[in-house]
Amino acid sequence: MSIPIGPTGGAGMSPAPNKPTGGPGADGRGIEWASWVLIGLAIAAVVMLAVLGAAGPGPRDTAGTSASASGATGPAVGEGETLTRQVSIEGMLFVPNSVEIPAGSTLVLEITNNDSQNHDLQINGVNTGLIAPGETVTQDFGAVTESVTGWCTVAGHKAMGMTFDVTVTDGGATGAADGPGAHMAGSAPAGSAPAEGANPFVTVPSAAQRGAEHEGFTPANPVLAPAPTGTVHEFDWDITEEVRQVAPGHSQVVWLFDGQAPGPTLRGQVGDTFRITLHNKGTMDHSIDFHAGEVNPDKHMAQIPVGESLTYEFVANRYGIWMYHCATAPMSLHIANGMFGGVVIDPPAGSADALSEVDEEYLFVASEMFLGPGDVGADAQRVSDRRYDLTAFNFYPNQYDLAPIEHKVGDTVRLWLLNAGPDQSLSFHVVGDVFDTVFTEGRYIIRDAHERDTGAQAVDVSVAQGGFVELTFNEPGNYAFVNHQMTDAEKGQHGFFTVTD
Ligand SMILES: [Cu+2]
Repeated sequence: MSIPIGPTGGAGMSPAPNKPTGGPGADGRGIEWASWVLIGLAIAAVVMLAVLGAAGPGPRDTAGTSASASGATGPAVGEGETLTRQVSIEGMLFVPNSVEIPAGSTLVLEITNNDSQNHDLQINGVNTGLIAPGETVTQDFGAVTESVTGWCTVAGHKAMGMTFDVTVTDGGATGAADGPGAHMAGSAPAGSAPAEGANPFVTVPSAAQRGAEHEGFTPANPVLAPAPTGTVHEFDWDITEEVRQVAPGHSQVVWLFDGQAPGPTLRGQVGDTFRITLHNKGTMDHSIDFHAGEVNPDKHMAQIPVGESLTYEFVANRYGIWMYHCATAPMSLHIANGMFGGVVIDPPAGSADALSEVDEEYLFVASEMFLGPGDVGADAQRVSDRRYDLTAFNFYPNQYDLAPIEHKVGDTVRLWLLNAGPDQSLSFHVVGDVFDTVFTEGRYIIRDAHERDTGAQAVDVSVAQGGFVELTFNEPGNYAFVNHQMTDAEKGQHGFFTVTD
């Protein structure tokens, strides 16, 4: 089948994942039944609250005698005085993550960062500045007159739950009751359906716009070059945050290894040493995780603070195609912003698994595209909610529709595949052709399958997996290559081989 790119292509722009239909409550009787249960529960809850209110002590009465699990407590202060509390950062969480304060009092927090990466806390526009791992900062946030929620401003951390609630009381003692801050930080997105609605930041380009010539577009070269000679491969990569066009008419900040998304493709032989020195020239922590490396994560995947460098060295013991990516939380956001790439290690020449002769090799790295404000890039909350706008091979939607890959009848090609995600699967298919050889994740699934009168139509590449397919073009024509998860093909994972006599 083919997927026309154009005004009638029917490319669905609705970003919301499918919702289950049917099931309990989907029919009229189910809804009625559920309504009565809800009303019953509500009445029971009101009765219970009334009983508790009459019999038990109110929150005020417990001040100073019991501490909630979530609220910062300590000596009470009055209006106009200074309330000082200790807070620690444990992973992606402020502990505690709330405080109660009499209206008009001054809030001072002594914040200790027990996490392995930098964080800050901003309340009412007052920011602590970055707090390094192990560091304690005392910050005066000024007088607080209204309840307010603060957060860590490091990219993506708010979406992961790094918020801090300041609840104003009407004076008197600081209560220890569970306030608004008692919610489980970081739990909000889990289990909740993504909200409906269009991207609030960007008008997502239509299929027609993506398929038409547009300014500022340069296709990424998909050709995979042979491995360089030598057994030690050394690289110096800057990590930068730069504005790039990521879709027709839309440029935004992307986060890059060596100025590229995907990052540079490394290639070598089994036993080769790779030594990559990264210089963080961005505005936040970054890091790297090479799946081809079998090394101590604590050392090699350490956070690289702004302005600092880290050398990651590994010996490639195993062949195949391996993902690398930034390993700074939230990884979904760092990957969504472009921090991923591939390492290709060839099967040993002369071995049973040695690569066959082909006319050309290509690499397609699949990923989702999250369009966001130009000066921000992907929006952390939309990434967390999996509300991607578009999809791409090599980080630009539909680029090989605009720049088809040309071949002659009879050519055999090897297509290396890597799925960077952050979340969606790839079912790779070439329209009008059949794979004669498929290798994924450490083994040939089929090889020279025409000899057995069979072949493969699609290869599944889950997130962080990779492999290659081989096929021959037998007739002239336009052969589309797609993610056969159709709506993802319609969002941009689509390109063409143009084959001529
Ligand atoms: Cu990063």
